[in-house]
Amino acid sequence: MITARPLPPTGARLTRAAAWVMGLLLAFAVLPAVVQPTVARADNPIVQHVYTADPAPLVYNGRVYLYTGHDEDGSTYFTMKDWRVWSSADMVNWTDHGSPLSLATFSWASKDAWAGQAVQRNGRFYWYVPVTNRATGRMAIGVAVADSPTGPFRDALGHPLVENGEFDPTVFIDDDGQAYLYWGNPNLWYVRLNADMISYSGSPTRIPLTTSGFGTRTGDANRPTLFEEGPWVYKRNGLYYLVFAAKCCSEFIAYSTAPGPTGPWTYRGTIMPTQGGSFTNHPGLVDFKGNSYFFYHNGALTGGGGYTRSVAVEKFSYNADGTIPTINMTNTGVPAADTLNPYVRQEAETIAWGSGIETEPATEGGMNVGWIDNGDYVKVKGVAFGRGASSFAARVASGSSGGTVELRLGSPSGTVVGRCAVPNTGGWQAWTTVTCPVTGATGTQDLYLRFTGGSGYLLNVNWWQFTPAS
Ligand code: FUB
Repeated sequence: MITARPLPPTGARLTRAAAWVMGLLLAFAVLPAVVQPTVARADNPIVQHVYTADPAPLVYNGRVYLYTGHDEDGSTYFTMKDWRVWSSADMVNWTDHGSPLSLATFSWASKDAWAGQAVQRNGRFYWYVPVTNRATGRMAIGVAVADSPTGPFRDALGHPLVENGEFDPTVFIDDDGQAYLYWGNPNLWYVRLNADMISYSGSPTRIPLTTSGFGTRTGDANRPTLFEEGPWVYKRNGLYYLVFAAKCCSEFIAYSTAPGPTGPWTYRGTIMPTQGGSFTNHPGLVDFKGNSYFFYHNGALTGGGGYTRSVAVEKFSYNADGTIPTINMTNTGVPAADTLNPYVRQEAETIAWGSGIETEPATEGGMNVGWIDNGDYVKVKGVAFGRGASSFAARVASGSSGGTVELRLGSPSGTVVGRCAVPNTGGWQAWTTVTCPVTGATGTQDLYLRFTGGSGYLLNVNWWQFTPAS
């Protein structure tokens, strides 16, 4: 049976070649100093099927959870309606957890799902986000809560946590348990959060924006310091860091340090220079599996720009004195922090690079990969086959005449180690499991699930798993 298929979202679908062409254009038009890598090495930006912005990473239970905004396709302003969650155990393969938080979560919000941050406390997850309060027309900070890092999130209060017309919240919990909420543009504010994380004590306090604390901006009498927006506060080896988007526009990323969570702050300089085809940038820093990572956004995808941004990540090392080196944007991404086990169930939406695909919520739970045309593929990096695999199973559905899942190693045209035929299953969410034999998959490899078939959409994939050779 052939069933109708809804149209996919437009915009962020791209091929690796298209991404490379875009990178080349950016290299000449916007970034003359940045050498764009070859197609085969590109793994930044880390999500290719939707535009993402304002990264906020959180390390929890052996994974990095990445909370982002979502720029709408074809956007000509910060037209943002929901937030997205992604996670990874290796920093290169990212699982799409969909959108567990949107403007609709906050009955009092009208628009502007802008830059937020989620933190964990006592096994609960608190996501602080700026939105416009419908009643006042001003930007306010809301807080959503969930029992899992991937949600579902619900409005913790039913009204703003705090509102003064400014935005971009970041939350830091000090070693003594005191939590602080910082936010602001054009000012910079903090308030002490109570242990419940959804109320505060005292009044919002303005952090003095001095040039010694936040650098000197020239040409704007109203804003004498470099602080623009997007604060990110954390502590390392007893030193407090406040990383922020500096100067406008275009922004760069700078930072200040202090002996305590409320200052006094000392300006320390640039982390990431103005680069990347987006006039905003936004920092998020974490340590994970022994390395330090810097998340940011740029306009590197096809159709990308200041309102159609994408999150990327770079690995870095702190200098011995705790200062942060200059970090440049790359298309190469970071080395894998771990390998991926193909002998346990892997979600199809765990992706290092997707070409032509989209994702959607699956009726069986989680997300599935869909809108697959002939020649589309999903790359999964660092798959540890070890001594070898004997078979492959995939949970699939098709409302058309189906297609084939080719298992290739090293590249989309690399050695084929298996081919699984997918029939029509009676619908795009009518799931069945197909299996096929595998030969020649040994060692640690980049695996490509390449999809082939006729015209139109072929099939959906929910998850896959290999069986080891005995
Ligand atoms: O994404 C909307 C706004 O752009 C954010 O709140 C700012 O930090 C800037 O990235």
